[in-house]
Amino acid sequence: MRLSGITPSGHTQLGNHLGAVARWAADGGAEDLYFIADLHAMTTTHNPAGLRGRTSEMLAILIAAGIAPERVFVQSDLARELGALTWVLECTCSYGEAARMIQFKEKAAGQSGVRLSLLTYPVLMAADILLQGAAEVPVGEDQSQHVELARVLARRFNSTYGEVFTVPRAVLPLTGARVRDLADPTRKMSKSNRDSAGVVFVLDEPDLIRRKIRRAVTDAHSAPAYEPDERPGVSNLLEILGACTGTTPQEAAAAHTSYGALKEAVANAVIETLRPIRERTLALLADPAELERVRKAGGTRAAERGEHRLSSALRLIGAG
Ligand code: AQP
Repeated sequence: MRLSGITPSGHTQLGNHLGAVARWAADGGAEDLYFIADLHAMTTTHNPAGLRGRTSEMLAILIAAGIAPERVFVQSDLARELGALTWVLECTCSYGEAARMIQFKEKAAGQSGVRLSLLTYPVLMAADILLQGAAEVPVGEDQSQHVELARVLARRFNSTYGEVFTVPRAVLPLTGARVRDLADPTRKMSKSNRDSAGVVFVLDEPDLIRRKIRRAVTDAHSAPAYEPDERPGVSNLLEILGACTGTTPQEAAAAHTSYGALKEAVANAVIETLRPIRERTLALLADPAELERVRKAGGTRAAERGEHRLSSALRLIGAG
């Protein structure tokens, strides 16, 4: 079973959809689990009401995108279980192991008032994985060190106190397109980009999507060509078009002779790809009682899945 998370650090954007969520919905295994990592969105300054709203929105988007509701849960609905297991795992982890995480060093550098949770969040991530008994964790390069820590902690706990945890391993994610920021194609599209002019959000209105794509940075050439290193802006548009229409970026390039026509085609393809998801999401958000029911059921199932591991771990480590 594979466990994948998505963090509500901002509104879900096109890169999240084409790069991850659409693939999860289309190609994910029947046993795979997906969670909204809202506790992970608190390691730096955050707005509580904003976070709560984005968490509900993201839950609705995942379901609207076609992920089976019974495969989805919200991390904070397991806050008690995860809090307890994180403590157990922190008592299995050295300070040095946490402090050497590259992401911690990068994110903490130059920040004042660094939250302790920024240091310990890889242990919470280990708890996410070990509580569910996930064997495989699809992650990019930036998160593989954290999965390695989860492996180390699972092995250490099992050999020191008794066999409880499945030892997980990092696997290559099911990746779709890598989507770059439309206004600055040298960087990836991200939900938390301070300037959202180059970010298409899944719930953007069609007119706004069209405006953002029309304004996308390209280059001084006259016709589109797929050359990601030399021409990242137009290549990004071709990748997006390819991902939305099921063609290759090279085929998309061959089909368009001007940037204007390409941008119109990209805008139409993105709008039509996101339209049904946007409509279903808005319908789900308009029925908060139903969304709450789905959320509760997911949280209960996820807590039940991990219950025996948590109680065994607590008993073996000498608590309870
Ligand atoms: N631009 C992207 N292109 C393709 N895939 C992307 N993903 C994110 N951005 C792109 C994929 O979305 C999944 C969930 O992402 P995440 O929430 O775990 O974190 P992230 O990669 O850090 O996403 P963001 O949007 O860039 O968030 P912030 O701004 O908080 O850093 C992952 O599978 C990710 O690869």
